[in-house]
Amino acid sequence: MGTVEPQVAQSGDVQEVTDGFHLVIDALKLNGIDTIFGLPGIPITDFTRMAQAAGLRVISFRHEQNAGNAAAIAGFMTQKPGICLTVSAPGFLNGLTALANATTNCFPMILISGSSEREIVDLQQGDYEEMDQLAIAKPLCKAAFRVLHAEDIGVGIARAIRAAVSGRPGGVYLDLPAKLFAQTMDAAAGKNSLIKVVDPAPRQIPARDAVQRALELLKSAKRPLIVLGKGAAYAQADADIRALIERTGIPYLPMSMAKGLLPDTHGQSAAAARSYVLPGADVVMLVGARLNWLLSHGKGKTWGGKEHKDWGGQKFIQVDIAATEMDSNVRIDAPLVGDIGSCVSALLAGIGSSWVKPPADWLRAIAERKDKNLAKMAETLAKDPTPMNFHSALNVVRDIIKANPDAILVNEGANALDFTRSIVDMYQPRKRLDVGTWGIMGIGMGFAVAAAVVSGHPVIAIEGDSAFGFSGMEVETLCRYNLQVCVVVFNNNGVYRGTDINPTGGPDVAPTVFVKGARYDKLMEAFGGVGVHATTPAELRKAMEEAIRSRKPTLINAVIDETAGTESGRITSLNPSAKKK
Ligand SMILES: Cc1ncc(C[n+]2csc(CCOP(=O)(O)OP(=O)(O)O)c2C)c(N)n1
Ligand SMILES: [Mg+2]
Repeated sequence: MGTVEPQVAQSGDVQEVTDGFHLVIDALKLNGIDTIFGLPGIPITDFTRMAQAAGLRVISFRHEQNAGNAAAIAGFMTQKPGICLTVSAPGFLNGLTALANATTNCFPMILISGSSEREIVDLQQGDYEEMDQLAIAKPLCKAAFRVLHAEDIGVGIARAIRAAVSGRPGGVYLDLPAKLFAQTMDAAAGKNSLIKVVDPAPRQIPARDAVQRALELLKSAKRPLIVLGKGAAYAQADADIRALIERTGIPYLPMSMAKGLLPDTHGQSAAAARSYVLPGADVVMLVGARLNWLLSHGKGKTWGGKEHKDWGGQKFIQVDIAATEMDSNVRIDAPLVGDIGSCVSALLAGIGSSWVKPPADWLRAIAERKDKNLAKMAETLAKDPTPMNFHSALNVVRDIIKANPDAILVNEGANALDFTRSIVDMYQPRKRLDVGTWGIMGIGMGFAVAAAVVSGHPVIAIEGDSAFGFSGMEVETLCRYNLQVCVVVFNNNGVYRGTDINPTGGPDVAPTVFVKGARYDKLMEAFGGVGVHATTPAELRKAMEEAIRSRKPTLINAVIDETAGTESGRITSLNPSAKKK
C-alpha cells in the first residue's frame, strides 16, 4: 500500500494518509495490472514517476496514439485491459483514436486521462487544456467514468476493468481530474476502499437448446464451413477450437487475426480456396467472426448471390458473446450466444465421438482448388525479379516465420498488408496482429512495442512505407527499451505504388508519391538501433536472420518495385470511381 508522509492529527496521533496518486496505483496493482503505456505531462507526470517507483512497468511513447494502440493490443493478447495514460485535452484526443479502434475491434483497454479543473471546464472559462473529455469519449467507447473523490478511486477502477473485459470487450475511458491526484485520505480507509475485481469477465454459458439447434443445422449440412474470427483468437480456447475443427472434419477459414489458431498449413484450412468455399458452402458456422465488410456482409457475389446485396442461400450458425450481433446483416438461423470458450466446449460435448465427416465430394473439390492455388503461389514465390517485389520479399518473411513460429507478426499497409496475409503462414495463435476491422494505418509501432513487452518473443513488423510513417518516430522507443523488434519497411515509394504523376506537370509530386529512394534504415540508426538497406531477397533474409539472432532493434529498408502494387491492395472495389471521365 503506497502512503504519503504521515500527518499529525489534531489529537496528536500520527495518522497515515494516502492520496489519489497512490490509490490509483494501488488499485491497478491490486487488479494484477503491471504495465502502463503512456506519455507524461500535466497532470500525470508525477503519476508516471510514482507508478514506476511502485514497480509498475511504465512504457513512455512519443505520441499517445501509439501508446493507446499498445494498450489495446496488450489487452487482446492478455485478456487483461491494457492501460493507456495521457495528459488532458490534446493528449487525450491523441489517445482517442486508439480507444475507438479498440472498441471497434473488441480489444479491452482503459484510456486513463488527466483532465483540467471541472468548475472551470464546465463554465468554459478557458482552463489550461480545457475540454469536456468525458462527453467526447462517451460515444467512442463501451463505457466512460469520471472519479472526483479519492474514496471513489477503487470503484472507478473496478468499474473500468469490468466494462473493458466483460461481455464483448472494448475500450473504456476513465477521467481523472488533476485535483483528484493530490486529494488525501486516511491510508487504512483508502486501502479499504479499493476493490479487487472478482471474476471480471464471467463466463456466459450458452443455452442448451441453442447448442442443440446449432448442432442439428451443422449436421444437416452437405457443404459446411467454419469461419474463425479474432474473437475466437481472443478467447484463448485454442485446444477446444482445434478439437472442434478436427473432430467435425469441417473445412475452416481463418480471418486475418485468427490465422495460426490452427497452423495455416493445416489440411482443413480452406484459406487458399476462399473464393470457392464462401459461395459454395450451404451451412456456415461463424466463431467470433462478425459478418461485416470483411466478409462482404454475408451476402452478394462473394457468397454466390446474384447481385450486390442478394443472399447466397447459406444458413448461418453464429457463435458470439453479443446477442445483438445476430441478424445484423443476414438471417442467423442458429444463434449461439455465450463466451466462445463455453460455446465451443458445449458444441464439443454435443458432437461426441460419432460425428459424420462432411461429404467427400465437398472436401475433394476444396482440396483441388487449394492445391491449384497453392501451386500457382509457389511458382510466383520462386521467381526472383529485379527489383524485388512483394512476392519475392515475402517469400523470405514466410521462411523466417516458419523457422521462428513463436515470433509475433505485426502488419499494416495496403499491398504490404494483403500480400503478407495471404503469403505468410502463421503457426501459433495470436501471433498475427494487424489493422483489424477498420483497416487502420498507424497501429504498427504501438503494436510492436506492446507485443515485445508483453510476450518477450521476437516481433517482426511488416510495414508499408506509408503505414510506417504514421508511427515511425517510435523507433526511438524500440531503441530506448531495447526491444527485440525487426521492422521491415516495404518501400515502394508511396501509397499503393510510387508511380503516380501530377497531371498538371507542376512541381508537386502526385498525392500518393513519397521521396524516392528514402532510407528509413537511417532513422533507426539515429537512435542506436541496427539499420539495413536491402535490395534483394538474399540481403533481406540475411538481415532478418541477424535481427532474430541478435535480438537488437532493427529496421530493414526493403526496396520494393514501385510499380508492383495495386490501388488499395485487395480492396480496390471499395474505392469510389468517378463517373465523369
Ligand atoms: C488512419 C488511416 N489513414 C489513411 C488510410 C488510407 N490508407 C489505406 S492503406 C494506406 C497506405 C498504403 O500504402 P503503404 O503503407 O505504403 O502500402 P503499399 O500498398 O504501398 O504496400 C493508406 C494511407 C487508412 N487506412 N488509415
Ligand atoms: Mg507503399
